[in-house]
Amino acid sequence: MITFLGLIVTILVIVAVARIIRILELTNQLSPAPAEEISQKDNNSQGNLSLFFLFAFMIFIFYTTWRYAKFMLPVSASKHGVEIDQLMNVNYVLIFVVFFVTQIALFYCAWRYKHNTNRRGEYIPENHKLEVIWTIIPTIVLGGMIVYGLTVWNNITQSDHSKDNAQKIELYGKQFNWTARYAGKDNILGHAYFMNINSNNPLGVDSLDPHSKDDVLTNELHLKVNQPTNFYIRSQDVIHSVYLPHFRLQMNAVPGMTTQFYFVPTITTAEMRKKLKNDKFDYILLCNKICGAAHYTMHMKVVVDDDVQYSEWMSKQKTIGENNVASTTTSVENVVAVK
Ligand SMILES: [Cu+2]
Repeated sequence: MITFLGLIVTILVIVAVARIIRILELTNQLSPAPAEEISQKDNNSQGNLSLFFLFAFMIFIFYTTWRYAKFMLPVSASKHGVEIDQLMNVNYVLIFVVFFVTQIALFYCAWRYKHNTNRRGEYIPENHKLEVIWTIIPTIVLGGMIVYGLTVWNNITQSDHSKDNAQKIELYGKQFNWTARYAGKDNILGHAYFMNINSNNPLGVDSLDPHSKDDVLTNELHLKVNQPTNFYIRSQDVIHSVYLPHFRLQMNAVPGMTTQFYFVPTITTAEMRKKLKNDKFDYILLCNKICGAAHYTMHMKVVVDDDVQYSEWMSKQKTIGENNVASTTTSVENVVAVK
């Protein structure tokens, strides 16, 4: 009720302010102020303030860039990430060049061409040449950026991954955690069906499917360095998003469908810790789609191992067969048979 009253008061205040502004405008029109000559002194000080603002602004830009550079991501830990970083850097350079040229020109001109009683302004109603230049150049530059961006994205998502026998890992999101499922020795993920979902079987894996016997469920994502990996991404409830910032990787998890992302991790956790001189550094998988009240808690630790570490870790994990999830499983065939 109080919120509702607050809303009404706010709306009334906005309406009142708008009416007052309108009345002031009308009274101004009724009694036009005598054309008052602004003093040269005022013009000078406004012009100088523009120049001062330009310097202060530039110092602020350089300071914040330097001060917060540490929050930038470290080098990409995946093969395709290098391409993404290149794309990003090209964009940064372009944006910075345009930014500096336009901002310096803006405030410099405000200072250089401040009002001067001894100078007449020139009246230029239109200039076709100028308009053509400032339409065509941005069109070419922006068009180039779009083509470059699309090419990079296509390279990343559409190359032929079937040849290199990528390791298959399912990433399953639900409010509010992630589960990883490794395809096991046969590198085939067993079939999963939502009717099978229960507390023992959070992904609804069909344990009657022979391919699911050797699948492994984990709450921590271990990747083998330089091993091509294909994520199969699913969601149980709402749209989530698999986001691995250090690998420059993001793909939505959409209920009712499987999305994919192929990539190759190139830097182990130990190597990255050395690079960053930070013994506590860990890669992380975050949900990057606001998916509910506890969205911010939805993440999973990611570890990139070398071959030995990976085999050691994997040997400690239990397969679905060993965990005996079968007790409550409904296979798709059975469901169809019941009908
Ligand atoms: Cu989420």
